[in-house]
Amino acid sequence: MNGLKLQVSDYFLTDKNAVTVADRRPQPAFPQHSHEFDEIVFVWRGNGLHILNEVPYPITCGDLFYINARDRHGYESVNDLELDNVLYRRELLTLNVNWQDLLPGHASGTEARQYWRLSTPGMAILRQSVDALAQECMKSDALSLLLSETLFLQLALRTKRFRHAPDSPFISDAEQLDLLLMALRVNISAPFRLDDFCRQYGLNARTLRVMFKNHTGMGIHHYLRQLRLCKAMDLLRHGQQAIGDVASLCGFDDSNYFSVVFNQAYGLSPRQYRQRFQKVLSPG
Ligand code: RM4
Ligand code: NI
Repeated sequence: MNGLKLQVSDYFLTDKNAVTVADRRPQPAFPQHSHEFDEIVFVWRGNGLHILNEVPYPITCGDLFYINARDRHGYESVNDLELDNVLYRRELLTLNVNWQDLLPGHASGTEARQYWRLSTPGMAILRQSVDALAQECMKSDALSLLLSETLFLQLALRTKRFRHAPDSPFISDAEQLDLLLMALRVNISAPFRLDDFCRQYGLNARTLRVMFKNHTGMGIHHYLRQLRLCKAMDLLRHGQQAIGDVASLCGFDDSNYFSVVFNQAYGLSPRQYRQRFQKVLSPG
């Protein structure tokens, strides 16, 4: 057995502190070791090879893992790797919650170790949570000890909220919405097919439609039409393209249909709209 074992006294402020944060921004290569404490590792950026109980795994930003005292792990081939270790002593936790459930990997010791993923918005929130905890762990009066544990509980709960197992690709509502809005905006001249989009990202079209409506107050196609019409107005005001070209640049494959829709929306045909606007601009 290779015996590097990290000691409580080297990392925790006092032997009463149940929690502390070891900021590793950057994390250099670090030999394999075990600990007298447990740790949660949040990987913020960069990459490296993580060896956990003899199994190598490439880690990168958004990875999260729970290391138990008896695990052996280390880092190799690091490249811009930045992470935070939240170190804790399970036996000193006093709040009456189900820590077992919040800090997985403790039950039997035989279950397969898991890497979790964090969503990008989740990472931003957790990073703040880790920073707040790091501050509090620098103190050891009774109030700070309790507050540290409370912040640790909050962090563990939020982590549970934002983590997901990589093999069950769960994308939060906010991310689904972002993906969809980007897809709608990015290529407005091409037809948009919600079913294809959903297939590409493994999403459910019906759920997405309802969510879009809840968050934006309008339907997807209504929004898409607004985008197309706004683009058309812009081209009609500032461009010289033929009306048929404006139609197809804005994703209408039929120029007559485009004129009908435009007229319905603004009470003018595209041609009238252009004339009106471009006349105002030209002097005399
Ligand atoms: C090291 C490395 C270890 C961690 C200690 C506290 O740099 O990240 O995994 O246990 O810090
Ligand atoms: Ni470690």
